[in-house]
Amino acid sequence: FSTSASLEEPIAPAVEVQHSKLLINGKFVDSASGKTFPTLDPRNGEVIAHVAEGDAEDIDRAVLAARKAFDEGPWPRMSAYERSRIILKFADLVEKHNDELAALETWDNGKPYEQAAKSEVPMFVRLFHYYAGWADKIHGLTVPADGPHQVQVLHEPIGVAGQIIPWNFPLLMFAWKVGPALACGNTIVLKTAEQTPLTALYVAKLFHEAGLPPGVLNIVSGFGPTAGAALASHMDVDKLAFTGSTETGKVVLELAAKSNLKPVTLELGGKSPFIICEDADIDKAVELAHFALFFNQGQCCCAASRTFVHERVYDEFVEKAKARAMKRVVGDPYKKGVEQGPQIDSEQFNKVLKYIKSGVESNATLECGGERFGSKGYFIQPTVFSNVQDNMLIAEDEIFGPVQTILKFNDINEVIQRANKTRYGLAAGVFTRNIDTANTVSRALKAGTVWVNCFDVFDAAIPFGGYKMSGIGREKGIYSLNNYLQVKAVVTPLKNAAW
Ligand code: TXE
Repeated sequence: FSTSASLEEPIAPAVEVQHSKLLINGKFVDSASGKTFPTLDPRNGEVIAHVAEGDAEDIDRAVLAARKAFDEGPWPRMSAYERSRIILKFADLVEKHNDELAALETWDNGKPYEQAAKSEVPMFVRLFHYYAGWADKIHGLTVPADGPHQVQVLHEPIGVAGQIIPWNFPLLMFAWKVGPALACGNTIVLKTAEQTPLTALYVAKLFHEAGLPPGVLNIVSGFGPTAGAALASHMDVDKLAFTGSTETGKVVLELAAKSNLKPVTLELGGKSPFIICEDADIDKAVELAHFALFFNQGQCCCAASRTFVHERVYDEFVEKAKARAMKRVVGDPYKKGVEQGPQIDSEQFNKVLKYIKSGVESNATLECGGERFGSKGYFIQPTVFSNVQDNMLIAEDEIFGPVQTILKFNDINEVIQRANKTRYGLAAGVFTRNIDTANTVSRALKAGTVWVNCFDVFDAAIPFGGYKMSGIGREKGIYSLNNYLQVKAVVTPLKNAAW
């Protein structure tokens, strides 16, 4: 594997942690218990900062602030255009802080700075521009009901939204959740992942500078079973949005049901198939399949973690996929040219190594990698397995790390069935020159997104979400707005029906 040793010096600006308290009602405050927890640098496990640790009492305070801001504050009442202007102003402020914000994201998460600076922060800005555009275009309908009635269908904000996000894309998950909720006029209590609390606090400060009224966006850092569970089961939260593991998704759905039956959207795990047909340009397919799996250290819910390759091109593909993985540049994510940083924490690091061991034990062929990279932090060598069978654990479970598993197929109908034989259904890909194959496969796959001759194409307007145990509902695009709106029918008799 390549190391970053010979690469240039760090390219990111120096950055400091400015905000580490909870943000409630527009103010940074300590947690009620006074407790803090450390957030760690995944490059070396060192403490970056001690962050206020919110729990049930802080969630109560934050929900109270959000409730008041919703019931009495200006946000749901101001003109939609004014709301749109504040969101736009915020996005422009973030754009000005692009590099500093990217540097902070890299520090807390370990992802390559170049990726954060050139892709994620710009995508964050784009998402808020998109949702600012929606704010003044959300409206209801009139419907032609039978009888002499006038029927108006109003689209109202749903109220206080509880949002729980993961650590793999802290900024983008913030944008996917906060963007539509605010565009629709709601107020929010957002719980960040305990591994990555920093960038949400940074951008939330900028939102207030842009004119967001206090109480509209409250951020509580803290752990899942305490702060997260308190939010999911809160009686005064009107809607819950969650991204994370399928296991925890089930927990929060149950908490929501057992409390006030708040509606829940879930974006959960995946085991996405990527089907490489025999007519594919192999070099391009290798590069795309590599990106589709290894991007973000393999920590993507939609990672192409089952690469199905046609038997006629299988050997060539495996050889080239291995060569590509061995060239992958792993190292300090702040350095130029680095493609892969560390995994997020020791728990994920150990989980990935455990799956690699299971792959070896089940007799898949370890083509390269398989070990930790270096001796510090949570780096893992880019790993490729060939001769993977459908029933191996590495082909069934979400590994969430830099481990490519390559399976062989010989018939398109067979591979469709195998690709669908999973509890997940988040995303899928197909690589072919044949339009009929592309159409057949994309219609047959049970997945919320099918990428044809591309992968990981994200856009603010494209809906994203899962079939089966990959989730409930869709985020981004027009579909995301429905998650944050109530529908009210207003029925009025018409006096002069003859007219
Ligand atoms: O997830 P959790 P973890 C998958 C991936 C990964 C695995 C475990 O396979 O290896 O999940 O990761 C909060 N009530 N994904 O443990 O627990 C938690 O604090 C309420 C896929 O990090 O689901 C965090 O904010 N909330 C994924 C969020 O849930 C609770 C992204 C996610 O954590 C809670 C991340 C509880 N009882 C992991 N317990 C994706 N879909 O992109 C935890 N949380």
